[in-house]
Amino acid sequence: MERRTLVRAAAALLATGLAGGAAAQEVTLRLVSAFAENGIYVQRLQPWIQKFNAEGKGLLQINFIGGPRAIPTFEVGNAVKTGVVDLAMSTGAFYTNVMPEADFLKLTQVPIAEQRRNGAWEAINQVWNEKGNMQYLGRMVENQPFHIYVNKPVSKPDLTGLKIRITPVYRDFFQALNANVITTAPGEVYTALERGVVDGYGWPIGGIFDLNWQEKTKYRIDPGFYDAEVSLVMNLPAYRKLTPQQRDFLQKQVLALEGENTFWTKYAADEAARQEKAGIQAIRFDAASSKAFVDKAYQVAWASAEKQSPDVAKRFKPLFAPK
Ligand code: 173
Repeated sequence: MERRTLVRAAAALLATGLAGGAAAQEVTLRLVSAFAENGIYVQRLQPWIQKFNAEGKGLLQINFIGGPRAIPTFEVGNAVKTGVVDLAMSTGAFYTNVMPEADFLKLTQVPIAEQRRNGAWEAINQVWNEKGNMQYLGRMVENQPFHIYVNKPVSKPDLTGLKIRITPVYRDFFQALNANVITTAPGEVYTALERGVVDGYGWPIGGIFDLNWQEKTKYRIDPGFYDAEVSLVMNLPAYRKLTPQQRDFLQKQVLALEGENTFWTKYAADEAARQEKAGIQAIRFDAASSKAFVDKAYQVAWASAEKQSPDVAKRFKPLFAPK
């Protein structure tokens, strides 16, 4: 080839490349939920996806695949890790099979906005990137303490003789309270209650009506403990493939979602009132026992975290501690 032709060909190639970069293809991300499609978390997610897709035309889109019928609850983490899906809404307790640290996020005692300021979010991402092949995008549930719901009366913080449905969130604490524990996905709780396989279950303050558990629930033990964490996570290679513009857009949308988290404070109060109306009685302890109960919840969980992943637990603990 003549030299001049060669230069012209190279220039043409370069121009095509540049044009291709400037007008990046629209990318569609596949998203699954580890929680039921008719539950409050997906209800909160749906309008967000709609807005995302409206504003992301030509740039970035989300295709909501579905809930646990698409991918079973405890498989969602692996699906994100391996890139079977790009995005998931899940809680860490559902993917401790990917990394035990996933469940540590229930121990945050500062809001996600503060976690972004104080370095917690970066520290989380370092672990999620390395161990989970995931980007931790952001948290869409806060201010939802967990409770113990039971069908047999309890007069003190002791679950001796009770069979309680758990996920990793509650395991160490409920065992420390002498419960017999049985792990199930949320989708199996109703049947387990109905058949008497369990006498109770752990769940946040909100959401028990979504799968009709109020029909099989007599008591809620107060106070609540930890903070239910539900977040958006993304397959790391899929995240890295995004253009800067797509990443900025994604970040903007996630921050907007986090900005709506004040919703959960009122929802907690509304749900507690709704439970009372449905005849669910609150079991309360005196002030000293209540404090000891919550202190024990954190102490047991941090001790377990420090045993499972000492370095990460040590890094997270000061960043998660209340100011
Ligand atoms: O299934 C569960 O009880 C659980 O671990 C959880 C975590 C976060 C929100 C709701 C439930």
